[in-house]
Amino acid sequence: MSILKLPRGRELDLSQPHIMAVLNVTPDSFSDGGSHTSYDSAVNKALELLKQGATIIDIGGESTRPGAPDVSLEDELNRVIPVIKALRERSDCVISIDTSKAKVMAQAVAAGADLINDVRALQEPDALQTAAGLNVPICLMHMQGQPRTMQSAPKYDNLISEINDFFIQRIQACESLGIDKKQIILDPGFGFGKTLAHNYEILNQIDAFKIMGCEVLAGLSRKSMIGNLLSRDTDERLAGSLAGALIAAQKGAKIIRVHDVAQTSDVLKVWQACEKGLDNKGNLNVG
Ligand code: 7PJ
Repeated sequence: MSILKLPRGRELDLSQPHIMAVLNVTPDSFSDGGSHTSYDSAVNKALELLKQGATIIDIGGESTRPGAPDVSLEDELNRVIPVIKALRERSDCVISIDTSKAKVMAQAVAAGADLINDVRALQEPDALQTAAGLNVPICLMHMQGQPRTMQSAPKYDNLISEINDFFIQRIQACESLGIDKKQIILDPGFGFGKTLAHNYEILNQIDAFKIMGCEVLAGLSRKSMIGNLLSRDTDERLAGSLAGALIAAQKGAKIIRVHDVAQTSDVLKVWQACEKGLDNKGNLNVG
């Protein structure tokens, strides 16, 4: 049984799947179009996503889509810190900070964030040392290359074991600074230096990344692995994203990172009803 320890004595029980809702506060986020860059609307959107069934709000101020420009520290802080503070005042939900910058991690946790989600797996300057001092769960994501160039020619001799070798190396780096591996979540990083075929091989074998006692996060919502397979623009990828979310959850991913929370919640509830059974009042059996 895997339970993440959060600040202020709170916990996140990963024996069942959780929805992590994407809350981009970038002006250039590809599927949100910068529609809630003002703090108020970002917080209202977060509260709505929680009502729809998310347990984690993942707040990001850097766009990591292929080809996206780098964001300055100042811009990233100005985007995310006020939103974290304002959301924390209004909710005790799990707040995740999607960043690779040590200073953003530190200020985000001070402002009320509970979890670090780093697509660069704590490899930026000072990130590992800073994260080790913050005592929050950390999601380590695999990426081949850098966001600007990662999709140019992804190549692996052995996809699954190369990703796991990377995880083992990063977990060891974390442990060497005193981070408990029970606080680490692993994410194979759909679309981050992977071809279409790589992405589907990863999805099919996502349980293979449950190593060293760590649980797995899957983020494939609206990504090109859906769009390119189906020839769908970003606003037409809902059905494909839901199929991917369900497959990932059924194969053992415990955190599903999505944009379409209400629909993903419905899908997971149908699966859980089937899997766990219902009592005679229609409530999910516990355990
Ligand atoms: C991911 C992420 C992902 C984790 C993004 C997008 C691109 N963090 N941040 N995993 N993707 N942990 O949302 O499509 O897959 S940004």
